[in-house]
This record gives sequence, structure tokens and C-alpha cells, in this order.
Amino acid sequence: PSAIFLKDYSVPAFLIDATELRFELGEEATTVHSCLTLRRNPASDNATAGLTLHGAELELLSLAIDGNTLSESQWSVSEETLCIAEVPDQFELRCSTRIYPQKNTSLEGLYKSSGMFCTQCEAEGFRKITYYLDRPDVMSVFTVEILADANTYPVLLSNGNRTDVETLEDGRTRVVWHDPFPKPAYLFALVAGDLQAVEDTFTTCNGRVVELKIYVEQKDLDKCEHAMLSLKNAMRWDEQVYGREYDLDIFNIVAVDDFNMGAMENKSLNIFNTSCVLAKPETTTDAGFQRVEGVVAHEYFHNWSGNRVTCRDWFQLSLKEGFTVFRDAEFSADMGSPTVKRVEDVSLLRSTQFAEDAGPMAHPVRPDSFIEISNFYTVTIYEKGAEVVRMIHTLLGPELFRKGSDLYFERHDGQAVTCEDFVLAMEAASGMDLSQFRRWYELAGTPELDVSGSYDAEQGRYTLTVKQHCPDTPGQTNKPPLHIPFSVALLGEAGALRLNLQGQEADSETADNTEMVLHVTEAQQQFVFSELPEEPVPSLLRGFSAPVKLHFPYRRDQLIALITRDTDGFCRWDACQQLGILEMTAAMESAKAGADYQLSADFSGALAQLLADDSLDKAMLAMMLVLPSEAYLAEVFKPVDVHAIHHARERLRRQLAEALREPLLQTYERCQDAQPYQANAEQIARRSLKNTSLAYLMLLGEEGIAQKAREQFAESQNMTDRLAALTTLVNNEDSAKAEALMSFYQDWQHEPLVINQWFQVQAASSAPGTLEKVKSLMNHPAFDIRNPNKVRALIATFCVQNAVNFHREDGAGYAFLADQVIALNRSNPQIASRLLQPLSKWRKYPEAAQQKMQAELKRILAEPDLSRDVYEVVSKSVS
Ligand code: B3K
Ligand code: ZN
Repeated sequence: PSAIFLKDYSVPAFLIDATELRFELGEEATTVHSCLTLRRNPASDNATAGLTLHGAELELLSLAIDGNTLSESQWSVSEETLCIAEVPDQFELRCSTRIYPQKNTSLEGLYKSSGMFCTQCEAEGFRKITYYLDRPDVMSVFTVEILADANTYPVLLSNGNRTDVETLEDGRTRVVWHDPFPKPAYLFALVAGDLQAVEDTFTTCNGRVVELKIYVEQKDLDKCEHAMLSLKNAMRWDEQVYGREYDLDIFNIVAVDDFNMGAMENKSLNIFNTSCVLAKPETTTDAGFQRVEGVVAHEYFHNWSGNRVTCRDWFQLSLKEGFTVFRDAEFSADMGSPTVKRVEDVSLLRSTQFAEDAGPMAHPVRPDSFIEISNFYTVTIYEKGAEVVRMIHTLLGPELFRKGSDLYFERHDGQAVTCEDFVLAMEAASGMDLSQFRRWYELAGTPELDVSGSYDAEQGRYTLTVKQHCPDTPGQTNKPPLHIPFSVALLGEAGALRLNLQGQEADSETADNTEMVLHVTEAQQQFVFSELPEEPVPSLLRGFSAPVKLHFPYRRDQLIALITRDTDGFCRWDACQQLGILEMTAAMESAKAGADYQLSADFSGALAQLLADDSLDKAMLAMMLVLPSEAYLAEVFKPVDVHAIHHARERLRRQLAEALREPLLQTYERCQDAQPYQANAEQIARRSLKNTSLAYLMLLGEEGIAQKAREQFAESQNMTDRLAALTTLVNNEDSAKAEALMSFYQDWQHEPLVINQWFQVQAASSAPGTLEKVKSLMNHPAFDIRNPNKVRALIATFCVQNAVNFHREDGAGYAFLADQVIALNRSNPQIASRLLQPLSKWRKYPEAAQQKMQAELKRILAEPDLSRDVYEVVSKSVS
């Protein structure tokens, strides 16, 4: 397999004005008849080119141009293309192919899941349905005819409006769907199955009534309310915040069990992984509810950022994904707690995206090349891409950003465009020069900011010195400085101080002038603040204003000042994390020297002060109580000794529980819910703090507390509390563990999504022997390696969230992962390649681990018939 490059982009030689498809869905095979109205692209400089269509795993039945059947000498097929050497300038191409959806385990193209037909075409799945110009800059008006057995498949759906339906004499139904909006093939969708719908309506800002339907299996009808509410909230929010109205009379969502990703934004027919649409209090945790809200909104927002304006080529993927993630994050912030949402997103970015950016698969937000595009649906494209859009929002301010997005949609409606077009619209609307800022799209790697501060008491001046550098990444060295929006405040004893920045204009000042965004643009820069009567504590990178690693030599008392009185929620939380890192560093050094470390009293004291503060948002408090995650710590310490990190962290947790026993107990009791369950911010915060407290208290090994956990497990009526109790029983090897796991299984065996959580709890346990447990669970009747949710719940959880067991010193964890990758390489390459990622990060670990990890990578690389997906990750990882 070889790479393709952005620099090689050229416009398509042909355009497809209309696409008519006819599907005859069968139990053995499906026949697809297509009729494409083609013409030469006037923008192409090749006026005599033959026609080359994409196609994979297709049986070609017939081919005709303008009614004349082509003979075999007139065309040629390869593994991935169909070429017709001689074609007119304008013509109608008819093509019939046979495909086997029932045998399609890759979950790409047309496949069957739990008795229903469904599609997943992004990025390049449409070519597994029929021969086509399967590239996003070819946009066409689709008309889709579906024929299927009326009893087995009473519901037949595609994009747009249903224009015809009839029952045929042979017992089949025939329906026709027409989508008036031209779209690339990746947004095509088809569904056929025995489904029921929950229905509602939404009246747009211009008074149009849109019919909303969520299609699920009968047994899941009681789990659609939250998704429907989220959809309506998202539709309203996009009108209010972005001025975007929905554009068709129908919006459908379909839930399927077997899905590689979370969901897919096909025009007016979103297809969802059941895990991202179904929710009810008895089966779904608070985090699950929030995920449904976020993903429903994300897919809905794509209707404008992705569908009405789409990507010219797949190197521009972040154009739609980064922007849409930014939009859904702002929506979730508005629906719940903005600070909590920000902290969650930053945590993910710092643990996962920073790791990607430092590893062999590091790539820019707009990549220059790829072997398999499916490998580039990454945290860099999505999350770092969203940070890049957020920085533009920070630099422009909300009003100019809105002017910019309006201009972007107005200029490019109906077009397939580039990240550059987005930046140009933002510049044109705001008058701001983003030329240096564009490097964020081009450079991989996480920039590091080394900041120091000095106070001159005589002059009343405080000077911040900021240095930036971006580490080398594969193919990129000696990077020029980036344009970094660096949001700062200076805290005095009585609150944030007025900022007088010398010599430099600063914008985005808050009304009282206590916060400003500094433009860091040079490798080294100084910012001097004057008229400061006291030495301030700097509050830096407020709200995480840029996706960088910040280094500032904070003293402990300064961190505690930030923890207890910063006005920026993110910085308060982050100061807690930084103090936690200092504790971890000291604890690990002690352990190395064979000594005992005792948690510092100032740290537990600060947390005790927070616990006593009733005015603090409970969700914030819960997050501040949690020590830096093992995943984040693996980004901080080099090399990563996962065992030392785990043991030091567990010791500190136990010591924290001892130091805070009384306030934690009080908090646990204070947070008991009297009201019936609701997934609102207030209740979610309460449960989060309650269960964080319980997790700590359980470390004390007190029978009285274990009893509370067992009661919570047995008596709670919602999955959040029940699962939190089960998790802590499992993690602490409680005497009730085995029985709890058994009864949980018995209660929920009919609910696959709940059983996934059951797999997950067991796979994440740090107890020795978990690898053997995971292996035996793979033989459990509820496990199915063909279902991506199950693979994620059991195998990925073990490899990603269970560092001590995955990195077992005998290498058995690595060998296990390699075995699963080899097995999945054939059946589902996308999942295989995703699963493989933990092995690719081998360079971070100590020598002995490195060798074992590399050996497994080499074993995979030696496999015959490696998919492009797996080949790309393995070959870029080994060296
Ligand atoms: N656009 C889809 C991603 C599909 C990826 C398939 N390999 C989901 C989303 O980001 O909304
Ligand atoms: Zn998306």
C-alpha cells in the first residue's frame, strides 16, 4: 500500500449531475442498479480523459453508455477501479453490480446488523456499493429506489423525501426517496428493517414544521426520549447561536447495534450506534446521557458544517470535524456546566491527543498524506481541530466569529471547500490577519510554552517571559513559532488585579480589565504589566486558551492560591492537577529510594477547604478531588513506568481518603438524592461528587463503608449510582464482588449496552489476573468479536484503561492485543487498526517493555494480507 498526498490534488475529470440508484435487497445477495448522468468537468485540464470510477469488492453485472451495452473490451476493472477508456463529453452510464451485505463484517458500505440493512459510507464506503466517483468534491442529486420483502423490512429509508411507495405482487415493497440537495456519496444512506419510530416535530424559526423520527427496535422504544429532546435543543441552539435553520421537512435517526463509530451525519438520515442514542435512567449512566446529547447535537450540526458546506478532499476532514466538535462542545456547555465540559475536553486532549501528537502517527490538523483515510478520524483531527477553531473564536471574539461563520456559510453553501476557505472567511469578516495562525493547520506536535514571571516591587511591575517551541514530529523539524492566544490574569490577595500591559495593544479585554489575551507570536517574548501594588499570582492559559503544554515554576503556595481563589474554573482545576503532579513526583522518588512518602498537608488541607465550601459547583469539586489520571501522568513522566505511577497514585489516594475521611463521609451523605432521577446538571454534579467520595472512602477498607456501597448497589434505581457502586466493589475486591457481578448480569442480560458496562468494569480492574479474566470473558455468550461496542468494552478497555495489566512485565498483555489485532484485521480492519494504537506508543516505555511491544508489532507486520488500515499504523510504528 502506498500513500496519497494533498499536493497531488486535482479536480475530478467528470461530474455527476444526477445519481439514480435501485436496490434489490435479498437474503443471499443484493443487486444495485445505478444510472449516472455524467459530463466532463469544465474545470479539468484533461479534456480527453477516460472515465475512472472507484469500486471495491463488487461483482460487475452489466455496463451501458447511453443505452448501449459495453463489451468487455471497452472497460477494465482492477481491485479498486473501473476504467472506460472512451466516453463522450456527456452521457448516461448504467451499471449493475451484485454485493453481499450479509457477509460484510467490515461495517463499511452496505451491511446487515441485527436483521436490518444499513450503510456506512464515510469516508470511502460507497465504492463498496457501486462504481462511482467516490470523492467528496463530486456532489450529485440522488434518487433512490428500494425493493425489499414487505414483511421482513417494513421500514425502507434513504435520504431526503419519500416520493413514492407501492406494494408489489411478489410480496415486496417498492419505495422511492429523493434528496433535492446535491451531496457527495459519503453522505448517502439506506436503511431497511423491522423498526419502530418515536415521533415528534420541530417548528423552525421561520415556522416550518419538521417531522422528527427516531427509529429503533421495538424493545428500545422506551429509550428515545433523551435523544429526541437533545435533537430539538440542538436545532433551536443552531438557529440562535449560528443562525442555521434546518432545510428539509424530515429528520430521521436510526439506531444500529453494529457500528464502527459513534454515529454518521448522512443527509436527513443520521445513523447512530445504539450507544449514542439510547438512554434511560435505569440502564444509562449520567456520562451516557451526556454522550447522547453531545453526539445527537454533533451529527445534527453537521447538516450545515459538513453537508451544506462539505470538504473538497479528505485532507480537509477537520474542516467539518474540528468545527463541528467546537460547535457541539459549546452546545453542551450551554446545556450543562461550561467549566465541567471544558475540563473534560481538556483532559481528553492532554491525555490522548498529546500522546498521539508525540507518537509515530502524529499528523497536522490538515494532514499532508495518508495511506488509509479511516486511520485519520483521530483526536488530532477532531479535538485539536476543535481547539484550532476555538482559538479563532478567542482571537476574534464572539461577534466577529459569528460574522465569519455567516460569511463562510454564505460563500460556500453547496460547495466542497478547504480549511483555507474557512480561515479566509474568518479573516474577511474580521479584518484580522491569520497568516501566522495558519501554521496550526500545518504543523504537528504539541507546542510547549516555558513561562517565567518576575516582580519588581519598587516599580510595581510584573514581567512575564514566554518562550515557545514545538517538538519535531515525523517529517517535520525546526518548526517556526505559532500564533498562540495566551489568556492571562494576575491574582492579588483580594482578587484579580487590573491589567496595564506596557507598550502592547491587547484585545479581548474583559470589562473590568482583569483578563486579557496575549498574542504570543515569537520564539521568545516579554509582557510587562505595571501599576501592581503587590506581587501577583499569575493565572495562565485561562480556559485552556491554546492546546499547548504550559510550564511555569509555580511555588506550592501559589498553586494553592489558584486552587482556592482563582476566578477561572479551568485554572482552579488545573492548579489542583499540577499540585497532584508535584505530589506524585515526590511519592515516586521516595518509592524509588525505598522510603515511605506521606501526602503533604497543604494539599489535603486545600481539598478539605474545598469540601467545606458549599458554594462550589459539586461537579467541579468532584473533578478537583481526582488526582491526575494515569493516562495524563504518562504524558508527564519520561520514561513511563506504569507500575510505579499506579502504585504511587493508589497510595496517595488512600492517604487522601484517610486525611479527608470525615468531610468525605459528610459529603457522601449530603449528596444523597431525594428527587427522582433527572439527567440535569445539578443532579449529575451531585451524583458525581457522591460517587467520587464513595470511591475514596472505600479505600479505607472499613466494613461500615463497604456496607454502604453494597446497599447503594442493591438499592439504587439509576445506572449511575449502581455502576459506581459495582465499580468500587470490584476495584476493592469486596467480599460481595462476585455476587454483585452475577446479579448485575442476571438483571441486565437482555440489554447489550448494559452488559458492555459489565464487561468494562471487569476489564478495567487493576487486580492481578485481569488478563486471564478478560480472555475468559471473550468466551462468554454475551461477547461477540464482530460487534465493535463489545470489542471496545472488553478489549480496548483492558488495553487503554488498565495500564498495569496491559503492561504486565511478562509481555502477555502485548501478545494478547496483537492476537486480537490479527484476528480483526480480516473481519474489521478499521476496528483492528484502532485497537492497535496502544502498541504504537512503545517508545514511551522502559527498554524492556519497548522490546516486547516492538516484537508484537513485528509479528503483526509479518502477517499475510494485512489491511491498509493495520499496515499503515504498524509500518509507521516500527522502525
Ligand atoms: N463523520 C462521522 C465519521 C465517520 C467515519 C467513518 N470512518 C462521524 C462524525 O464525526 O460525525
Ligand atoms: Zn463529525
